[in-house]
Amino acid sequence: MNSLLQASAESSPRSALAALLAGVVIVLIAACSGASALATPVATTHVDLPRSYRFAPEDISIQVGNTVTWTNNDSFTHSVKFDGSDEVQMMKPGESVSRDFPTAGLYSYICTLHPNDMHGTVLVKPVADGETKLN
Ligand SMILES: [Cu+2]
Repeated sequence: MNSLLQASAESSPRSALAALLAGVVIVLIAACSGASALATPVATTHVDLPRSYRFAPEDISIQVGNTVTWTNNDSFTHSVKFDGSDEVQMMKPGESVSRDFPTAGLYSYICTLHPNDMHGTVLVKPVADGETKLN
């Protein structure tokens, strides 16, 4: 009886610590794996295409009425094509393309030449009262 009490008194703080550490590890894993999916879009109307094969930043946020410009600073030809649209805007190295966003929503796009590597989103937010437009 006495030894049983001793054993449980000893193991209890250790198991509590082990449970706490396990919890911390789980939280860290969740934070790391979710980081890219939960990344906050960058407030900008300019998307760069640096070397190589990517849109930077991939996820942007703008306001209704803004125009977004993509500039190809890579040494390969790329394009911008939005989901649900047939229009493909091609960009040779050094060229830019633009698109107006008159309606709020989340718009996804790809480069039709490299759809696995190159994709991005434009979050178009309504302009709140008293807020000034970006451009
Ligand atoms: Cu491309």
